[in-house]
Amino acid sequence: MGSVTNFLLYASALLLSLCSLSSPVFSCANPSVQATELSYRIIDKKSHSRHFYTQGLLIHQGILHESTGGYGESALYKINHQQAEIQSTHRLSKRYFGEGLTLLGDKLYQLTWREQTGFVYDVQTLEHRGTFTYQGEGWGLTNNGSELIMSNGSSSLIFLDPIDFSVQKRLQICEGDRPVEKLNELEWIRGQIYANIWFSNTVVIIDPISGQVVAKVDLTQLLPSVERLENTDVLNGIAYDHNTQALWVTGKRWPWLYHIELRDKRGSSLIEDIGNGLPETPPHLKQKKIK
Ligand SMILES: [Ca+2]
Repeated sequence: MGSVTNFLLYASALLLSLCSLSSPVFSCANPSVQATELSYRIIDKKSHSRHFYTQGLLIHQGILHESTGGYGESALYKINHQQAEIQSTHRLSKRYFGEGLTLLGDKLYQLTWREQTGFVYDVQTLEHRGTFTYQGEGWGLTNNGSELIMSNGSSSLIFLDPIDFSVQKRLQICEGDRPVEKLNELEWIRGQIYANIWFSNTVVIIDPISGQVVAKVDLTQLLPSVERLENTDVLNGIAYDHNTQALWVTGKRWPWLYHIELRDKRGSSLIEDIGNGLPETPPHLKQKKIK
């Protein structure tokens, strides 16, 4: 009997250890939430370089900051998009593929795709201020004023401490009861997270507490088919101008940067509607001291 009991205990322990090694099982926090389908209208458009393989996009003090990908062509740009004029450029080494970009405090943070390496820059000068590492791929990046929030192609967003880059939490993103895979470029807008879904022209709006998609918009028609060349790629790039409350989007090797307004079924401007009553956290106002 003793040996049988020992065997059962051993088998139970083995099963438990195997379970703990397997992928974590996620569940959707509030599957009854239905995502609202939004419409949009184009307010304005500005030139965007067809050479830029856009991976990260933000606006700070009226200037577009763009991270581009591709081995040998990755860079970080500051662009006066109103004048279509590049103000400054920081090129990445050929072994890095630039990805998501965000501004927290006076530092820009840039991810790389498969190199598990991130870079920190002075937002004014683009001078390199530091390097950090993370596990897995790097896709999109934004922040909530105190934590970096990154995507990696999965259905989870990872919250990182901006000082030691430790993982603070992983948030499962769901639409109803279905995980939303391939979350890509991100933007924190008035207390919510906007995310591109890779290889689609859809942007979803996520409640950062529950992880539920509360709204989504299909931007397939944004770039006319006659303007799509052989190397024109998918929508990727969301930037919110906190000063003008303008939402700008573009895509990889798109010729235009579009200022769009999202509207609900009643025709009301989404940013005004959803913004009311929610904590607004402009990343440049709430910040930790970073050396
Ligand atoms: Ca962005």
